[in-house]
Amino acid sequence: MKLIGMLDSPYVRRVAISAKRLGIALEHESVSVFRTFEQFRQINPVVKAPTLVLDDGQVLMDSTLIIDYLEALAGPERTLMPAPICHDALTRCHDDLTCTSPKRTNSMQK
Ligand SMILES: N[C@@H](CCC(=O)N[C@@H](CS)C(=O)NCC(=O)O)C(=O)O
Repeated sequence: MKLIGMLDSPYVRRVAISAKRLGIALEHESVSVFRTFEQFRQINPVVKAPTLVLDDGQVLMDSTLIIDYLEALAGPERTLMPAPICHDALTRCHDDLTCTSPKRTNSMQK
């Protein structure tokens, strides 16, 4: 797989760093959406960095989507995402703070 884009872009960097942390080797090609627009357009007609070219020629773009793809390839044991317990705790906290059901409102008024 080949990562296309300049490493001075935070979006390209976050993909490169995530891939490294996930143990996925990516080739990297420094092609600029500004300075080498035509070369970029040949790879991805939408001209968005980062672009990930898969081994079968498919093209992915958007750093979040690319990282999701890399996460799926790496598997749950290598994930960089927070543990589910953290996610659950944050969700419960959020729900508690935003819950406006009458029951909740009454109990809060006591
Ligand atoms: N939401 C996108 C943002 C990517 C982005 O804005 N990339 C810039 C380079 S840093 C780009 O491709 N600019 C050219 C354009 O939008 O036409 C992501 O996370 O990948």
